[in-house]
This record gives sequence, C-alpha cells and structure tokens, in this order.
Amino acid sequence: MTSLFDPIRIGDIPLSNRIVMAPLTRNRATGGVPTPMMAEYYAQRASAGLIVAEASQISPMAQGYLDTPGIYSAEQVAAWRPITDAVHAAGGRIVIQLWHVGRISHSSLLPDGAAPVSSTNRIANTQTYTRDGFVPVSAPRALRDDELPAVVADYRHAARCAIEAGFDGVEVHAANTYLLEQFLRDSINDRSGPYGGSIPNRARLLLEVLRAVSDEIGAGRTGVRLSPLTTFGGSSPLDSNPQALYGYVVEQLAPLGLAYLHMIEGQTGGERHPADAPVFDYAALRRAFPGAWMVNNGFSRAEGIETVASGAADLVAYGRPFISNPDLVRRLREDAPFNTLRADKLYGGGAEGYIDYPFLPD
Ligand code: 8OZ
Repeated sequence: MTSLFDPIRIGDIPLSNRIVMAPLTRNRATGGVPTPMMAEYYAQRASAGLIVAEASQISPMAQGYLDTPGIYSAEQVAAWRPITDAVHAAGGRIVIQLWHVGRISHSSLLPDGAAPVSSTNRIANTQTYTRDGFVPVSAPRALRDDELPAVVADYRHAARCAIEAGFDGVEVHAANTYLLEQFLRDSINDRSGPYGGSIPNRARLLLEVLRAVSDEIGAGRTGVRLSPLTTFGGSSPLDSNPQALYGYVVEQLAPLGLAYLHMIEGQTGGERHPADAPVFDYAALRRAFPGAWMVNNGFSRAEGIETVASGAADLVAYGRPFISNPDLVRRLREDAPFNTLRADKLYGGGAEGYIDYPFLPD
C-alpha cells in the first residue's frame, strides 16, 4: 500500500513525500517584488514533498490584489532566487503558480489605471483588495482575439523567468475565477469566434497556454490547477455542464505529458462535497489523466492518508494547515496537534502570523 509519506517522482521532479504545500496568497511582496522574509517562510516549510509557491502575476496586467508577487521582470527573478535557493538548501522542491487574474482586479492596481481584461465585458460581482482596502472589482474589457497570442506569450515568458529564478517548475492557475476559468466557463465567457461558444473554443486559451509553457520549460516541469465546482458565492457561476467541460480539458491535456494535475474538489476553501453542487465524477477525470493526480481542499490527516493508500490520488495538497504548521509533514507523520491559525494575519502585514509559528520541540 502506498503511503502519504512515500517518495514519488512527478514528471522531472523527484519528491521526498506526497504532501504538498498548496499555493497560498499572503500579500507580503512589496510592489510585486518578493521580500527576504519570504525565503524564511518557504524554507521553514521545505519538508513538504513539494511547495507550490503562491499565485504570482505573469505580467503587470495580470495582477489583481495589492502586494502579490510577480514573475516577469529581472528584479522579480533576482528576488525569487534566494527563496528557491533556501528551499533547495533545506532539501525541498518548489514550483511557482502562474497567475493572470483577468477581471478580478481593480484599475488602481493596473498600468495607467487600465481596465482589467477578461473573456467578457461583464463585471464580476465580487471585491478585491487594494491600497484603499476592499473595493468592488473594476469593469473589465473583453480581450480581442488578436490580443490573445500576447497573453500566451506572457505565460511562456513567466515560465522561463521561473526556471531562471531556480524553481523546479510551474503550476498554471486555471482555477478560482481567474482569467483561464473566465474563458472556460459558459457562465462567464460570452464571446463568439474561436475562443467562445463550444467547449473546444472555451478551452482553447488554456490549452494554448499549457502547450506554450510545456514547450518552454518541459511538460515534466509543468502542472495545472482546476476547480470545476467552485463558485465563490456566485461571483464565478458554474458552467452549464462541468463534467463535459472538464472532461474535454483533461482529455486534451492527457497527451501533453504534464507533471501533475491539481484538482480542487468542491468549493475552494469551503465544502468538498457541497450539497447544492451537481454530481461530479472526479475519478473519471483521474482515469483519463496519465500524470500525477493531486487533490486539495480541507483534507484531514486521516483522509490524506486514506486517499493516497487507496490510490484515489498520488498527492494531497494542504493549504491552511501549512500556514500555521511549518513542520506539517512531521506533525502528520507523528499525529501531533496543529498550531492555531491566526486568520487576521493571512493577507499582508509582516513577520507576525507568517514566520513565527512554532515547530514541534525536538
Ligand atoms: C485568496 C486571496 C486572494 C487570492 C486563489 C490566488 O484563490 C487566490 C487568492 C486567494 O486562487
């Protein structure tokens, strides 16, 4: 029987165990540039089999919240390098999540006060966090089809930057209401032409991005994250047929040879089996995908162990437990108690509630 604590190789990346630190937005990068404190934060958590570093904008137009890091400029690459070095020195592996927020942004965060861009002109019913606190997102501008090659090129460039910064690979963020999901779902994408309408058209941008990133850095260093049933209180309504949409996506991804697929089950940060969600067959998708299968969303210790032992998944990603427990792998192994999460220190601020959570004593 396979154990959560057993090593695994995902694509080109060997991992010492199957426990993954999920990507977690912490808003501690100043002006989009990672800070030295982030090296300590990630190195503290290097006993994870894999760290997926927080969602990082691939271009200035890809940003949607204050003080999230970027991965597109020489300054950002230089600032990420000590972070990846610190994780590697501590024996860990780290990939970075490539992020374009699309319409989940505010003009005050964008170059020259530009409107956010999306698949649609329709505004999302949600808020973002800016210098002025929480504000409604700005009305987006629908990207023209002839602008999409530049978006794909930005993903490619960011993937190259990630490798230059010393990351072991990248995870393309195609979940949680952001740009790629804004193209995928017929509840948001109201385009006509090659990127709207049919499922193959709505999946086109995601597939172009994954082909470009795989071509740039190798499919064995590329993963993808999906959230078929996440609605965030209706701000990102479900597709009319999630099983068909994500079934097509996985079928098209299968031949690319990606390192892994990261599946958020249920409602991100909420119920893994939401009562109001349509029946969804994750196992059918898993059977269609030849790479490593990573699951996420509120797994307990027992559920993580059982999920890997049964073969239902190869890896389990933990989010909030990794914030408050830098030594989460040891705590899972020893069935030790967890530290209490300080929810008021999640987004922004300094060292408090970031790098000061205690380790188990020796
Ligand atoms: C929490 C706050 C801001 C952004 C996601 C990148 O949900 C995020 C995010 C999470 O994927």
